[in-house]
Amino acid sequence: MTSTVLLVVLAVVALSAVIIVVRHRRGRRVVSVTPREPMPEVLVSGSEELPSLTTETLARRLSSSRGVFDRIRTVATRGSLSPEELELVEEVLLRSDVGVTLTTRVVSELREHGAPDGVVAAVRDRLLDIVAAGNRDMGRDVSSGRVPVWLFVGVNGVGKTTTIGKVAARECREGRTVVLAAGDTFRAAAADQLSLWAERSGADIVRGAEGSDPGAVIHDAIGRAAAKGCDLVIADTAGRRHTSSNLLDELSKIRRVADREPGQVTETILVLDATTGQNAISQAREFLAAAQVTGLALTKLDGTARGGIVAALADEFGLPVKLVGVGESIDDLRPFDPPAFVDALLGE
Ligand SMILES: Nc1nc2c(ncn2[C@@H]2O[C@H](COP(=O)(O)OP(=O)(O)OP(=O)(O)O)[C@@H](O)[C@H]2O)c(=O)[nH]1
Ligand SMILES: [Mg+2]
Repeated sequence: MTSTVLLVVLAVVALSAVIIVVRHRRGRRVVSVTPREPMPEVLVSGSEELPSLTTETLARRLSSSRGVFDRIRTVATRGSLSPEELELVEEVLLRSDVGVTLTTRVVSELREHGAPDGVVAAVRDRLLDIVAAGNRDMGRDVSSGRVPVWLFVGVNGVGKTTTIGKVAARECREGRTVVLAAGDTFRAAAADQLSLWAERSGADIVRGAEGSDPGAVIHDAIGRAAAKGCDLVIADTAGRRHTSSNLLDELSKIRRVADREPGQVTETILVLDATTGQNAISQAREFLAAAQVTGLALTKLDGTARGGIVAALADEFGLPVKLVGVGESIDDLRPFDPPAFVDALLGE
């Protein structure tokens, strides 16, 4: 009896030992493999030409908006809509983040003109008109002898530094010489992070000490670019200060400094996290006033984004989306494709 128990105990111990060894080996194997980059499952391209987001991939990204829009597909009416149908469209638009102003306008147009081709087509046309407006090219034109400066602004954590890294890589790949300005002097790690992106992208970088004047760092970067005949300065800025009014005052000052000869600010890109929702509107309003924003970078469209906010921003401020971020890696930058975006949003 005792020997049977002993045998069972020994068997259990032996089995546990085998499991531990196997797990350990597996663990070692995993460690020895280079960790996979957190790339989105699609959009990985080996070609030089960056593909724009396809409708299919975007549709997956904008899944939460699609769920909302699915409800207007139940309105089969062609022609004039009943008050209940108009109410449904209103509710759907509001919930999809396109904002009150745009919703009110679309609904009153539907009330007045009806939807001869169906409600989805009417909403699609309206949204497309709005998000396709404006120039989506990054500005490069400067007076003679000046260096174009692209400023990236936005609240902390939205993806400014990452987007700068991706843009720098794209510019360098296209044969331009780029100087990065580490204008986020709020914490030393910010300049370290940008230095890493400079290394990855092949851009030059100018950085200052933690707590130093960001305007001075950007001014130095412009000086270096002018002296070396570089094509472009891309400036990072802090997403936080001790109070937000400090941050916005500082941005106004940075913009003035960057726009002084030999620099010329040709783009001020407001970076927005696409998952933010309506809060992006108030962020945009504040930054627009402080830094004369010229366009938007929409990041984290690889997450569960509610894309209706793009239409709200385009409608309210006339701001074109110039850059789209779909992941954390260097190649995860896409041009904004309005028809694909609206189709994805509506789940078409
Ligand atoms: N999934 C995903 N993550 C992103 C994207 N862009 C940035 N991130 C991640 O978002 C986090 C914040 O990005 P940063 O570039 O440091 O943001 P920031 O605006 O510079 O932040 P502060 O410097 O703190 O103001 C990082 O973990 C990035 O890897 C994107 O398009 N998709
Ligand atoms: Mg940053």
